[in-house]
Amino acid sequence: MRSTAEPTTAIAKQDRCGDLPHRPRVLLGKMGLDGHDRGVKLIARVMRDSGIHVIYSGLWQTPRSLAIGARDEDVDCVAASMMSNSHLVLVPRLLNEMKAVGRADIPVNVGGIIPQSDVQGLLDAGVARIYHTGTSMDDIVDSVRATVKPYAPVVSSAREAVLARQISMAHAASLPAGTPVKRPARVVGITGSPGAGKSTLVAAMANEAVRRGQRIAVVAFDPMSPITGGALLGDRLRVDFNAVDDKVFYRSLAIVGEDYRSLPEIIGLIGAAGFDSLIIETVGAGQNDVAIRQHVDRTAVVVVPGMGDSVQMDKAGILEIADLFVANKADHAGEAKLVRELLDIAGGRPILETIATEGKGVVELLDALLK
Ligand code: B12
Repeated sequence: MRSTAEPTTAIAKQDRCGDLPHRPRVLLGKMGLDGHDRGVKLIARVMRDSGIHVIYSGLWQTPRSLAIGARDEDVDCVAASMMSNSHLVLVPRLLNEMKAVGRADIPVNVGGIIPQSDVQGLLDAGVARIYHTGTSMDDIVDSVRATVKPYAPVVSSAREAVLARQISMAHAASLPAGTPVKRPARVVGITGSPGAGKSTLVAAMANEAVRRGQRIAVVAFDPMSPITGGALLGDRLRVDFNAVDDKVFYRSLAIVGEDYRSLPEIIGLIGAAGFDSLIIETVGAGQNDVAIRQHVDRTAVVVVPGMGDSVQMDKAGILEIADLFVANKADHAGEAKLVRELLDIAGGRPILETIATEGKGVVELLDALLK
């Protein structure tokens, strides 16, 4: 392999996007059998530290799963990083899928190993910009900044495209007055400390709902930097959109702390778009992550073995708001002790044991939450 002068990772954290009409949202994705994830993770961090909201969809995406992500996340642009020499096949397919999902207007930027002789063909096919090895970090941030336009309602035959933009506008406190809202029949909250497996559980529940022939919506919150305004929204990558396609409407949003100001409107928009069931995943800050309770019908608190001694169980806060407990990672040491301690404080509230990574207990959890 030839070596390259690699860009430095030591770049200062600085909000470079506070002057734009809204926080830029970019979907950063890799299609096909391309395992070069090091560069794309670096790009994700640089964007985040410059004030951009980055939705990272992970490796091995199909053109369709990337297009669904771009539409439902209502991004300002797609940044496709291609290093596996499959750009001439996959990028035109991505552009076609963007049309098929109703958002051909979202610019698609491509970076990576793109031979000069392929550039014009890709531009002619509809790629907005192409970025080569050695692109500076400033140029990468500018590539996203340049795509941000003020929000206006999206006109599209795809109702997810319309809904996704309405959610963006609600989150930016600019939803047009009179936009129809309706609360879905079932709204559940999933909370718990970081690393408890909330996203994996939500993904497993979404899979199970699709297996049952249902359509389901998910709103996943992640932290927004109080310093730069940037965010890395990475929960989406737990869902295999190559399998569930657009039967799951998944939307990632960044907030500081527990600022759920826009949530009531967003819940209403999702219901009005025809979804009966909505799962809301919290940031999961810890014992004080309790505000979600005011917005949902039922709250599941996810706990894992090794949380600390039994005094933790008696503290006020997150454990009090549970309508049911999920003891996840049930295959880990300490599970029996955890369940015993939960029984002491549960006061009749259900305790479900799950192994999210294996889908165990997920059928029962979905039944318990969405019945
Ligand atoms: C590191 C590396 C690896 C590591 C990957 C580690 C990892 N987890 O990522 C390892 C050793 C595992 C590896 C393996 C392979 N590699 Co390799 N690898 C490289 C190498 C040396 C550097 C890639 C890198 O990380 N660069 C640093 C990052 C920051 O840069 P970047 O990703 O290019 O991104 C920059 C720009 O392109 C641009 N950019 C990129 N994407 C985007 C997107 C947008 C929107 C924007 C604005 C900008 C942008 O901005 C970035 C900053 O400047 C390159 C050679 C090279 N000089 O590029 C070969 C290279 C990519 N590898 C290559 C190959 C062939 C392979 C293997 C198939 C080798 C083999 N036979 O096994 C495997 C495949 C692995 C797999 N599963 O896919 C080839 C690809 C050839 C091609 N596409 O035509 C290259 C080009 C080497 C070569 N032959 O010259 N590789």
